[in-house]
Amino acid sequence: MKTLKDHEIPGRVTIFSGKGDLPAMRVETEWSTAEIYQHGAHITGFQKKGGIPLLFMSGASDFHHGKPIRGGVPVIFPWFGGREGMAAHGFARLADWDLVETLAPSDGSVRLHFRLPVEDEFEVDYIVTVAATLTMELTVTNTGAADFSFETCLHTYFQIGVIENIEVAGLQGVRYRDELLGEDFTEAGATIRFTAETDRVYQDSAGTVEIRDPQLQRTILVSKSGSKSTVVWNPWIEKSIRMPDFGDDEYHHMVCVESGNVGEHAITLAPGEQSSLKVEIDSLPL
Ligand code: TA6
Repeated sequence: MKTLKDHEIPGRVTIFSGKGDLPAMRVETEWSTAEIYQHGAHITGFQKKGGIPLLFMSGASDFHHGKPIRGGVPVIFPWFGGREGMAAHGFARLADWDLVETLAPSDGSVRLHFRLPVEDEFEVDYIVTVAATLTMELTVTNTGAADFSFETCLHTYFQIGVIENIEVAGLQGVRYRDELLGEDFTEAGATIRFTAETDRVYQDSAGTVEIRDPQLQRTILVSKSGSKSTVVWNPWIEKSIRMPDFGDDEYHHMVCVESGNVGEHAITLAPGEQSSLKVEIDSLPL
């Protein structure tokens, strides 16, 4: 079995001891840099050279086994949300994933292949590709003899100038469950603006979502395949205060646009079947 260090690629992939002395990978390409922790196969950083980070990280995040990292891209599997007596959002983000392979193809990108260590009858592979954009692909395979059902979501935190000034586009006409009201609505507006805690699960949303940020003078593009659910979340002040691993005023500078298959779009795989969720994030000048 290779050690993490064996996966280093000079000038491309460096293994280092990150926060909380957790093992991490620093990735460098001609266009961008990224940072990924083995804990949760958690991407904690992605930015284009000369640009502002695209991902938000909480300054109060934990970096300990048994605790999720707050910010970046939490990998949510095999359930979304709370479960009585179980870890919220599943166990994948709490596991130390195996680093199967690192590659630096001739196109200048860097590709990291992680696998969730499980004894159960499914396999979870996560391929992170760092280039001018960041691509994440989560593939679940049913290796057992019975059907296997699960939810999954790449719960991405985006860095923004200030929440009151951004708008999210691409969800017009899509129905959503307002998790705070427990009611269903249809998105009427061409854009979503934020004036309070927002926690919405949009279903049948397959298109690209844009985060338009006049303060940082950029539009973040979240495009995806194999995903029917999009979650839009900002905790606002009261929930921020209740979260010990999140600064009271950090809600001003982040928004989550999460791509997955949750609730009615949970996936059931027959034996031998496979399902992939792919998300690409990019940014353009606004
Ligand atoms: O994606 C939105 C959400 O389900 C919110 O309800 C909020 O709980 C958020 O996830 C963060 O959950 P976490 O378990 O990471 O604190």
